[in-house]
Amino acid sequence: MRMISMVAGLTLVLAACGGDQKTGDQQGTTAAPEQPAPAADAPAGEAPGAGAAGGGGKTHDVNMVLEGSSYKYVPDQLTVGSNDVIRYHNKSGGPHNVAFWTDSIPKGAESAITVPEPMAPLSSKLVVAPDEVIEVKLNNAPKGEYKYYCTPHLALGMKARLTVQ
Ligand SMILES: [Cu+2]
Repeated sequence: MRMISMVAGLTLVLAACGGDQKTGDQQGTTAAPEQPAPAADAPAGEAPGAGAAGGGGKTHDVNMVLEGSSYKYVPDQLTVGSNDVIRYHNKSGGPHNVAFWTDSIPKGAESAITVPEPMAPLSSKLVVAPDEVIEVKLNNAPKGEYKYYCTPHLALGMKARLTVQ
């Protein structure tokens, strides 16, 4: 009688194992479709990291506009980091450019600012086409105030300021 009980018991255990395996497979099959969902979220999470890796700093946008009869940078005061990029967009009233007063910036800052196709030291090219961009790059720029102006519109008061922190 004991032997029969043990055999019966083993059969039950084996049957139980088989059942568990099937359940395990089903769980595996059920879990699989869930995996693509987190994976689909991953690219969105990677985007900020990729941006940071690209420049090492943030990117800021400033518009160059003609509002009524006044030419201006919007915003005309901006706080940025030492390795940030500022993109100046030609929105209206061009041609515009970005020119830093060389005596208005901190000591040693001149070599830390890159302006595209300079016409003079720290004075960028002019942009004429709609939405054309002037990309000013800072590379380990010292903290302080950086005053700049638009060469064609300086007499009309088109000037602004960056604060590097
Ligand atoms: Cu201008």
